[in-house]
Amino acid sequence: MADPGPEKPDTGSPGGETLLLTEERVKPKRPSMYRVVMLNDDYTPMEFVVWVLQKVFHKALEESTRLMLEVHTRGRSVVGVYTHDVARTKVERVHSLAEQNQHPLQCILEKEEGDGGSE
Ligand code: TYC
Repeated sequence: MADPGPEKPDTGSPGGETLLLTEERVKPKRPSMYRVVMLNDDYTPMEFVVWVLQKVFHKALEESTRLMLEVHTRGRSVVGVYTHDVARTKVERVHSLAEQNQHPLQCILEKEEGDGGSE
């Protein structure tokens, strides 16, 4: 008679594996979202703002022009909504490009309300 070898340890379930699923694992929370708001000023050239909107926010020329004019006439406009890391990186890129080109262009982050909760 052949030796069946060492016995496998009993893991307590028929497949030999124990699977634990908790509510947290199957229902991850949505991350909080942040608006990037572009602010108007009297000095930054319009073409520069349009260029930044294309380069940093990947907007087409028409949409960039529309957003720039909205900021110019209303004082501010939401140019994108992202997770915190992405939004912060975009704000940094705008400020860095503005500084390199000696323009006072500013944009800010605003947290979306009623967001990032369970469902
Ligand atoms: N107001 C600026 C001008 O007249 C243009 C401008 C538009 C500046 C949008 C900033 O976020 C801005 N040259």
